[in-house]
Parts: sequence; C-alpha cells; structure tokens
Amino acid sequence: SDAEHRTRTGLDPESLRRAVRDHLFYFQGRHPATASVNDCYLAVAYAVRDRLFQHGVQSLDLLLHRPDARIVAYLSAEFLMGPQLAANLVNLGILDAMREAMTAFPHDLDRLIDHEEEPGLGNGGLGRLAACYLDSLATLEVPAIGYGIRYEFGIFNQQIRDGWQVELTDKWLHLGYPWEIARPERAVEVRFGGTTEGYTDADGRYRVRWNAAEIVMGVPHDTPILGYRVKTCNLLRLWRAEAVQSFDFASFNVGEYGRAVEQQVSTETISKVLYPNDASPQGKALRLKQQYFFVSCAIQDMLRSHIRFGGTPDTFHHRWAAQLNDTHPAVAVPELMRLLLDEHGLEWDAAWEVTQKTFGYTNHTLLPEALETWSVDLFGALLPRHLEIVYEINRRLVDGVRRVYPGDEGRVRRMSLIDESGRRSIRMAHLACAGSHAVNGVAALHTDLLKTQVLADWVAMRPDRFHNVTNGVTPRRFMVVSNPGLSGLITAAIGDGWPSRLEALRELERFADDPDFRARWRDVKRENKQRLAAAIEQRTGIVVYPDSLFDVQVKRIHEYKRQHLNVLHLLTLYRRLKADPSLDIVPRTVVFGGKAAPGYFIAKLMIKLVTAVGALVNDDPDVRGRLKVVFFPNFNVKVGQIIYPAADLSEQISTAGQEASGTGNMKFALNGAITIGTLDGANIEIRDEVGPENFFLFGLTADEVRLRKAAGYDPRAVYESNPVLRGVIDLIASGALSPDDPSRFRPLVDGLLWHDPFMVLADFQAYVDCQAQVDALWRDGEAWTRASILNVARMGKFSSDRSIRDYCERIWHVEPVRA
Ligand code: 26W
Repeated sequence: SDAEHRTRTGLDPESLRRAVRDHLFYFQGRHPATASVNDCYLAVAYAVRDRLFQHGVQSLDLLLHRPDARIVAYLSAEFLMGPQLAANLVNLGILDAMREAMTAFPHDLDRLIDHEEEPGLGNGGLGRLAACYLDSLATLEVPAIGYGIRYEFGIFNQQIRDGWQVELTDKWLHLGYPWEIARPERAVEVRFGGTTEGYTDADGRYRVRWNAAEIVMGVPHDTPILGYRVKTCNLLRLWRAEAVQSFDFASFNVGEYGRAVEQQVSTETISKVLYPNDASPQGKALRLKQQYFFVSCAIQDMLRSHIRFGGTPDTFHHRWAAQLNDTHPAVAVPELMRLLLDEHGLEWDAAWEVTQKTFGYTNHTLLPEALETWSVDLFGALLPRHLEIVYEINRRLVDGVRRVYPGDEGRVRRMSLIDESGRRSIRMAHLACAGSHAVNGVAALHTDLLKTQVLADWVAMRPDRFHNVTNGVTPRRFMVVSNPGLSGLITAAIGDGWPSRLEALRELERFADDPDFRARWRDVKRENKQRLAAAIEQRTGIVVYPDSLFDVQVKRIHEYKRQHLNVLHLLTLYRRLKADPSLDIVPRTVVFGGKAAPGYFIAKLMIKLVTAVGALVNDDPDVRGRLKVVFFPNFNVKVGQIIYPAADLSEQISTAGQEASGTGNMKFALNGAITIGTLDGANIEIRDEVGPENFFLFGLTADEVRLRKAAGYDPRAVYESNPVLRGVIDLIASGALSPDDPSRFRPLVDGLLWHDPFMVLADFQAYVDCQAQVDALWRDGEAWTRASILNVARMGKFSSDRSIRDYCERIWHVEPVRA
C-alpha cells in the first residue's frame, strides 16, 4: 500500500535514518555505534537501492501494460559506471536528506561516498559513453536495458613504481557490491563448438540443428538505473558465466577431483576479466567467447520477454531496438538470425528483415588496428552454425553488389564480409553494417571520414542508412555530483532546471561581464583546485600551488592522443627557465593521468617519460616551483570527478582525424576549463559552440595531415630546421632524463625522428605558439574568467540527453513511457 511504501521507502531524513539503521542491524548484524565505514556504506547503499527498486518495479509494471512500447537494448562489452552512491542520491533528490540522516551514525555521508570503489568494467571512452547513455535514457523516461558482462575483474588498478606503470588486479567485488541483485531464476544457456547437421522437419522443410560441444549458463545481475528526478528506473543487466553443473560427477566418482572442477573453472573463465586493450584487439578465442556469451544471453532474454508479453518472433523488432556499441557485440546479427531460423522456424527473408530492423551500429574508431576481425577458423570452431549464417549473409550481399556494379570485382572484394587476403577472416564492421538499418559515427568529422574512407563502398550502396550522432556526457554526474560548488553558483544564477535541460546554461552568458559573478566563479575554481592539490600531495607526495595554471591531460595513454607532444612543450618551458632563471613565466601545474594497455610498450614508456620529467623539474632550484609535473595514478571515473572540476586548461591534442569524438573534452569544458586542441573529433563542434575566441586552436587539419603524408612527410627535416625542437629532442636523447639507463627513451625518440605517424613534430611549433597565447590570456584574469564562463554557458549541446534524443528520433524510433 501507499502508506507502507512511505514508511519503508520514505525520502525524509527520519525515514532514511531508520532505513539505514534497519539494514545495519537486521541485514548486516551490526550495532550502529561500532559499525565500520564499510558497514555504514553498505547500509546506506541498501537503503538507496530499496528506493531505486521501488521505482524499478513500477517501471517494469508500466511496460507490462504497454506491449506496444519499444524498448532500447544497449549492447556493450563495457559499462564504465563509476561510483553509484552520490549519483543515485542526486537523481533521487535526497543528497541533503541523507547527509542529515547520517549525522546519527559514526561516519558521515561524505566519508562513505569517498570510501566507495567503482566497478571498472570498461577501458575508456566507449565504456563511459555507455554509462552516460543509460543515465540519459532513464532521465528521458525511455525504457531501456543495458546488456553486458559482469567481469569478476575489471580494468587493472594502476600503480606508479619508480616512475613506471605497474598493473594490479582489480578486485571490485571484494567488499561486496550492494547495487546489484542476482537473478539465477532468469539464467539462460549458451552453447559453443561442436557441429551442425541438416534435417527435414515434420512439415518437410530443410532445417539445421547445432550439436554443440559445450554448454555454459549465463546468470543475470541487475543494477537499477534511475533517471534524474523522474520515476523511470531502467536496468543494467550484466551476465556472469557459470558451469551448468557445479562439477562433473562421473569424474568425481573415479576419484579425479581435479578433473571434475576443471570444466567449471574453464567455464567461469569466460566472465573472469576485462581485456585491458583500448583500440587494439587481440584475436583471442576467450574474447570471442565473451562477446558471443553476453550477446546470446541478451538476445535470448529479449526474445523470451517478447514472447512472454504475447509477441511473436516476426514482430521482435516492434518491441526491441538494439544498439551495437562498436563491433564487439556484432555477433548478435547471426545470433538473432539463428534463433529466428533454427529455433522459431522463420524463413530467411523474414528473419533478415526482423534482424535489420532490430539493429543499429555505432562505430567508435577509424584506427585500422582497432577494426575487429576474427579468423574464420577460430570463428567456425567456436560458432559453426554462425559461420554458416555469416556465409549466407555474405553470399546474398555479394550477389547484391554484383547486381548493382556488374564486373566490379574489386568492389566485391572490398565489401565482402570475409577478408580473403592472407588468413581468411571475418570483418566485424562489415557484418555490423550488413545487419543494421542504421550506422552512425560519434562526431561530425568522424562520420564524414567514416563515410568517405572506411565505409565509402557501403555509403554508395545505402546512403540513407548513415547518420551522425555526436557524443555527449551526463551533466548530473559530471557537474551536479562532482562539482557542487559550480552547480550551486549556476543554480543561484539561473534556477535549477539546467541539469535536465542543459541548453538553459546559455542564460549564464549575461553573467559573463558581471565582476561579482566572475569573482565567485574564480572562488569555486580555486576551491576545486585546492581539493585536487591535496589529492595530488596525498597520492604522489608532490606539492603543487593552486594559484598556478592547472594544465590537464587525462585519458588513455596512446600515441595518437599525443601525451608526448605535451611533454615536448614542458621541456621547452624547462629549457627556457634553465637558460634564464629570472624569466617571467606563467606558473603551471601540468597534470597527466591515464592507463596504458599492459602490452603497449611505447605507451608505458610515455608514462615513464612524464614521471622522469617530473623528477627533473619539480625540485630544480632554477624552476622555483613555477613548473610542476604530476602523473596522477590510476585515472578512473572517481579520480576524474576530482580532476575535471579543478582544471583551467584542457589538453585535447590528438592528431586531426584520429580521435573519433572524445568525451573528456566535454567534461572539462562543462567545468569551466578552456580547451587547447586540434580540429579533431568533437573539438570542432565544441569550438563552433563556444566561439573561436574562447578556444585555443592549433595544428594541422585532417585534410592537411593526409596531404602532408601523401607528399612524403619527413620528421627529420622538421627536427633539423627547428632549433627549439632540436633542443628538447636532444635533451631526451641525451640520457639526462634517465641517467641510470641513458638509452631508455631511444625508442620514443627514434619513432618520432624516423616515422612520426601522428605528426608530433609537424605540430610542435604551432602547439608551442598556441601555449604562448594561453599564457597571455591567463595573465588577464578577468578575460580568462569571462572565457571560462562562456565555455560553460555554450556547452549545452554536449549533454548526453541531446545525444539520446537524436538516437531516439533518428535511429531507434522510440518514445518515452510515463505513468
Ligand atoms: C580491444 C578492441 C577495442 C577496440 C576499440 C577496444 C576498444 C575500442 C574502442 C573503440 C575504444 C574507444 O573507447 N573509443 C572511443 O570511443 C569514445 C566514445 O565514442 C570516443 O569519444 C573516443 O574518441 C574513442 O576513441
């Protein structure tokens, strides 16, 4: 009853206090007075979860009564959710009430929020984007489920030892994860390997049967996803692999206990660990098993629910719009075909129509090494039936190409799902295109390049299927939760509607010239910088000064993102100071953060280079604290929430044409940082919005990069002709940064001098000149503040709510469902 709910899930401080006490006492068996931080954290989390599931049950109930409503299934191998407590309190609107409730316990709410560890079930941008999209789907009251893998170990924890990255196992489950509920009763079976055979069914039709060699159970674990100040509560449903029987009794009886558990161990390996490679897939059988595992669980789950609600297989796409987050879940295409053909008896054409109308595919990268392919041999050994279906899709595709372009066998070879050069392999991007009614890139430039380069042949055949949906980020987590100071100031100025109507930030424009508002804006930034300075000292021992310009580059470490270009600038400043210690320079604190893939040697060397530069400059008496270099360890969502609000300058310096979109660029600008960046990814659109006078632009354009390479780019000539550049490169090569191993950075230096595929040297001088413009604006504090305010005021476009509205209208054709 209503009254019962009020007492059980009330939102006032007294009800919350009672709920926390009850969880602590009856569920955890703890006395409030002696409860540990983790005890209290769990109790609060459970009390919040009750309130989420209350909405969750109602959202599900609503769907039951709307069998015509279309539901979004967001298929993603990664969901980088970040800490849940504060974000849920904000979305529920009870942050202050809970803070008050917790005064009756030995640990206050902020201590508990700080204690929470995040589930790091993603690598970087792609996984975090999925998490922002779940927040926006719920906020826009669109029914949705995120489907993925419940990795037991997420992205590794990064320690810095002696300046090098060291990877430690991420044990995110070790203290218990209170946000999820396991649903063993909804488990599904997933099969691997074996053979296929043809047979004739009772109606005399030819059918195929798959006699698999291995069966695995997928057990769903549900986390509720509540929207901001709405009742819609969606689900993140992550699958854990379990053995069908806990052990093999036949082996056990003959006394081979080891063999008996072997099967179980190998099965449960499937959801054991997230692959820590960002943008460079390894063609490992286990990764393909992971992909098929979660995709098969998801599609079976969707079909089962569709049929339980009275649907039929041929109307599957009326109920479900499924989005492929990159090609990682692309095996969903043959999986849905298999289920419709083999299990539900549809004919090919009918099944293919349902499949194409169900799927959309989002591409997240143009990097050639990131485009997934699977060897036909491996794919066929694990998924023999799916290989047959892929071949049949390809046969029909190739027929179509030949019909439209008779005699153009080059085109046939380029478009085929099978790459026949070298070892035969399946091109997953082509499979995803073939099986989808819509394909999109993640920023305007990226979509253009996709259409004119990587997928040009596909655009020629089906131009109307290609779209752009520029990425966005959730302002709830990345402003309201992580920057309460700025959020409070904004709300005081323009009211509290902006977090779910971000275009409203434009009303801040009229405060940009208000000296009083500017002063308060600076106060907020200073407080955020003090908070970061404390965290830096605590985690690295380095003392930094909040009055200096905080110049920040946080993102995965990758050559295309060019952390080394930033280092070359740093060394340029350092050499100037050494040459003239009395030089009047703008004091800077340059902060780096990000993980390197464990097998990516040059990326790990780049981390060592940053820390080596820090060791050189941080305590140099000639520098006198005017330049500090920090590598902040273990960059993740939680660390990001401290860093973004404290940044003055946002480094977005990838080689033009390489970064599909970027989303960190948006998080910084929404927190009042000014960007120094290239015309790459969403930087272009950010600059268009905030105005070129409020953005530091430098570097070659994507076109210029292409032309320069075509003309024969010679990095050595750039080096020879620029004495400043020569100075810094020679400094690195000299061994002065690595006296214990003078040739340590040789591979990096040689890479730049002889190859430089990412045009670091070509952009060096433009970057250094642009940084001089940054200094000039910084020296005029009022002008800087004005530009900072205008950045925030004009960033409304980059709410993930806008991205999700685009997807809903143009790709998914779904509508909100309200009580
Ligand atoms: C292991 C294989 C692999 C391949 C690609 C792993 C991960 C990837 C992703 C494409 C990497 C990724 O996160 N891409 C980023 O996606 C963001 C969200 O769209 C964009 O903002 C970034 O520009 C893009 O690099």
